Amino acid sequence: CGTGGAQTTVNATIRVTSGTYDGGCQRFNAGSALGDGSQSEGQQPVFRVENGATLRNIVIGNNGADGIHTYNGAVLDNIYWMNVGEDAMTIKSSGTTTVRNIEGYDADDKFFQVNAASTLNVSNCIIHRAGKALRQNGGTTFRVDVTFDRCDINSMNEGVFRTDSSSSTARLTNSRLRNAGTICIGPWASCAQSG
Ligand code: DGU
Ligand code: CA
Ligand code: CA
Ligand code: CA
Repeated sequence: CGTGGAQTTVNATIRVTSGTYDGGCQRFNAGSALGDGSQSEGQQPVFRVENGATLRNIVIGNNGADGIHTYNGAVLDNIYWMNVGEDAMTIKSSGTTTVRNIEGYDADDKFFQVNAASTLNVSNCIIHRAGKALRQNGGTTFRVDVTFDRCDINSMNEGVFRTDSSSSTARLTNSRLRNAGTICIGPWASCAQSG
């Protein structure tokens, strides 16, 4: 998707509960009802994807609000964040979330936020400018298993993966890092880059 597609303002979170929601590369801008894309917590997501449903071909425009939330697993394919809001994507409940073919810019703090025991598999990702690419919710000790494959991560203020849990794992393969800070922050059970 380029950024030149038709634009639409989202004033209530779009909920994807089954099957596939294909945005056709439209640009979805959060309306002020969802938040302002700042670092204030409590903003609403533009999309909420549940129960293994698929969200694809989406551009999230200049107000990213709280991005995309997933519940009980989801698939996100071909998503472009022009300007990440409070964060880009949050895992809100357990399951496997698969993210592929994504690009995003300007997360002031976190890009991926993980708030439940879960598996996150990311491939073909490009992340430009963030505090960190991924944060397991501060102070939580449940297990999260993360893989990033074929990613290009540049300009992180702090680093790539951060957890407070000694049962979580992260693996980065076949990827390029530039000015990405510390790869593994916190007491990961395992965390490594290879390939
Ligand atoms: O600790 O849970 O930043 O999901 C306070 C909150 C905070 C979350 C998180 C998120 O960590 O709101 O955006
Ligand atoms: Ca937050
Ligand atoms: Ca931003
Ligand atoms: Ca958030």
